[in-house]
Amino acid sequence: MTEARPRLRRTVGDSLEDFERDLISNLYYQRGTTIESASGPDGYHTLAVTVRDRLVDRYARTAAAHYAANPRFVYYLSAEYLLGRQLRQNLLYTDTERWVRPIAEDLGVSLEALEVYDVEPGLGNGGLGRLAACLLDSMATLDIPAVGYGIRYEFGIFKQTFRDGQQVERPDDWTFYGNPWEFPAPDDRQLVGFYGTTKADPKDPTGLKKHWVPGETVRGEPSHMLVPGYGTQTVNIIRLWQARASRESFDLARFGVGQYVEAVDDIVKAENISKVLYPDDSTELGRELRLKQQYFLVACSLRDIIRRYRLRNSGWEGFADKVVIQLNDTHPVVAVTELMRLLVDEHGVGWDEAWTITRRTFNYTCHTLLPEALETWPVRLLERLLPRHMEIIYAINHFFLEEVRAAYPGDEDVVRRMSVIQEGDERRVRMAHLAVVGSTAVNGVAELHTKLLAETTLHDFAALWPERFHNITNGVTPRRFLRMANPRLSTLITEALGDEGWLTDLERLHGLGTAADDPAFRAAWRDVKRQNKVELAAAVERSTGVLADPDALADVMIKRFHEYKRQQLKLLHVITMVNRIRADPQATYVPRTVLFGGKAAPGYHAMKLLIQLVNAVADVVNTDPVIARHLRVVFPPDYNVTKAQFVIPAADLSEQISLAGKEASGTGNMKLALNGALTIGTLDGANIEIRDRVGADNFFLFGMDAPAAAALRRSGYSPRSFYEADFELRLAVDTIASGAFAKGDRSVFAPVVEAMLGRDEYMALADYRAYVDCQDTVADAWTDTERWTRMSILNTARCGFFSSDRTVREYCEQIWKVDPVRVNP
Ligand code: DL6
Repeated sequence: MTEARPRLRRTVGDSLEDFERDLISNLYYQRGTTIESASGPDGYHTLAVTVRDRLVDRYARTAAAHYAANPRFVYYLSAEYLLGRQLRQNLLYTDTERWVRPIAEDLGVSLEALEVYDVEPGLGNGGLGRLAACLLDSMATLDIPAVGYGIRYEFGIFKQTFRDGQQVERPDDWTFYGNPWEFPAPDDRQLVGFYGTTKADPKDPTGLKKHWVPGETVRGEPSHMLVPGYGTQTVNIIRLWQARASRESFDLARFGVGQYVEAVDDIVKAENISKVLYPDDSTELGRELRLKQQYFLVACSLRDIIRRYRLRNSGWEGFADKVVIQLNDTHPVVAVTELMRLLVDEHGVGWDEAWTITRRTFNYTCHTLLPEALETWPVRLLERLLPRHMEIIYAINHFFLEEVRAAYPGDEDVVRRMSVIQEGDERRVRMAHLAVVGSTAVNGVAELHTKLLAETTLHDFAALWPERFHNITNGVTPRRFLRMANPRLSTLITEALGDEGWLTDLERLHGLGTAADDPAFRAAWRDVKRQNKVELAAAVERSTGVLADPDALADVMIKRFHEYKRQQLKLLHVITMVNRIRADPQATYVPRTVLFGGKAAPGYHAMKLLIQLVNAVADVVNTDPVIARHLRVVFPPDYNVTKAQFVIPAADLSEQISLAGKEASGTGNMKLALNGALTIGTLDGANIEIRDRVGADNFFLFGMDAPAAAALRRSGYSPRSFYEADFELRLAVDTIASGAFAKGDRSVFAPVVEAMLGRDEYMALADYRAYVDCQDTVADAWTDTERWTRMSILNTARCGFFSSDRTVREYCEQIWKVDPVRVNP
């Protein structure tokens, strides 16, 4: 959105011939090579920019339409984005795949061969980052004027490899071959300060206005990637910031006297800010770097938002009418204090007016129920790194606590609980409290999550300000996770429904409900699933060397490794199957392939050991001819969005087995159900809403619900009593303890056994029996192929609600109050 463009002219043509001409010209002029001598990366890059040019054209028209309409914009602030590969998506969104295929064929290359160079930007860890990408996709599809802001990490989420079954992390140098989808925007660079001192403003009688003199400055260099809408002309952007040293950082004098390392010290320090996603925070320096990242993102983005606002507007009273900022979890919450600082200190707005504007501008999405995931920062660190912001936090807290005291006279306990500052040996700033205090709306991401937030984690705030709390259940984009990931099923659905309208109106999948009763449709459905499984089996064999039977039940658990998600429970089930087969090799078993996918945080030793155990169990299972006849365990390394798109369409069973009350929502559960996998799950997160919609008969429910889990904990949970009372559980745990998965060495996995029998924080042992029995029900159901297929179809048919288009509509209606702006073709 830079200026109105009445002279805007289309620069790319709209035919196969135009596309082919542009392709050859881009190869020649941009890569400086010819068809005869082009390499694979040349081919990929050329195709990417040729497709990208079609989007640029739309982006230019979107910017012009936005400029003319001067609408309210949504600004999505997120430390994470997991965008997935861009090439296929942009081919689909520009409808150019139909040209690319014949052209590529003519040239003797395949799209698939070029796609291997399409590296996904792994700028996130898991669900939170992928949700951000799905919401941006839906905002563009619904013509919502929006910009996503994030950090252009030089190294994204680590690449996972296995050495002797252990996770080894390798750096993710995702831009090694360049990133053709990105446009640098050096004119919009920003300067960001850290450290330093503050001075009072002698002319300000309130003492609330100050002057901050930073001790260090770095530059934020923006670039943006295009975010097209599907079936519309809108192309929004995601703007990513990279840290660079400010110009005077190179110390020529030191360089001159041979101090080459010292001469670039400041440059290295500055560039470290955007070097890696989630620097290790086990050290003081690591924690400081993480906070620096957060402020860097916020400071650059807010200045950019103000720059954009000022293109068409002046004065501050209308700011919140044009700007709504969504804080994706607590990572960008320091934005509340930065906007106050900009308004009060730099733009001379009075404190009260600035606070009204700030509160009207921000909204906060909470994505967790785990207390340890709610960020707090030491006051001492903030005072040093962001001295002015700490003063502002004190002032915000002062006025806020006055409000609390007025609401609850004499109740100092509630004051202590709600304060933004957590008192104790080390005073800390509670970022979630700051977020709630500084926002108009706060939302959870599934019904149970929102309810538990209001009852537990943010109970005092929900009691004081019930009107601020909303539920917006997460969703996923059907374009990437059905149409792109599962083209066969998409074709079948389109044939059944008559057209592709379901891609932007997912509730239309309900129309498949009647087809579920048609044996021919069920056979076609099964055929698609089988073909997907054959393809997945081949890919898994390439990456693990293990051949999986495409006719076996594909049982998948794909998600980050975390104790609350309970991969350990799944493993206990696998070991129980092993023990049963060993005890009775002649019995009949439903053949299964259990597929694990996911990474453990590099410092999360317990989960890294569990990954090692999964691989060790897989080794034993897959190499034992008796067991391998019935069961395979595969664990392709480096699970990411690209791999998810491969696995999800082939899954029969979706493992969603977190301890009830711990998973905020889950989105993998939605993607799998949408692709016709049946869920085995607890009453947790969005599982509850999935089950409500697909029907209890089409969902395998087991285990404690959240109140039962809480009651068991209160009564003094003893995992050992469950272990002692259940023969199969005891045998499974003892099998691990015996060293059977470590060539007889009992010590290797002893910590896993200790964690299970000692604390079992997430009560896997308490849910074991219900889970294993439920898996037996799954196996029975699998033997009735027609019934299983019907259940599978009904899962897809009834999951339309879980489109991120619906999620975005709810944000628009309940929270953002933004209107779409149509962009003319
Ligand atoms: O809201 C997106 C996603 C949810 O689906 C997951 O249930 C939730 O775990 C995840 N949250 C996070 C934040 N930190 N933690 N823990 O990744 O958000």
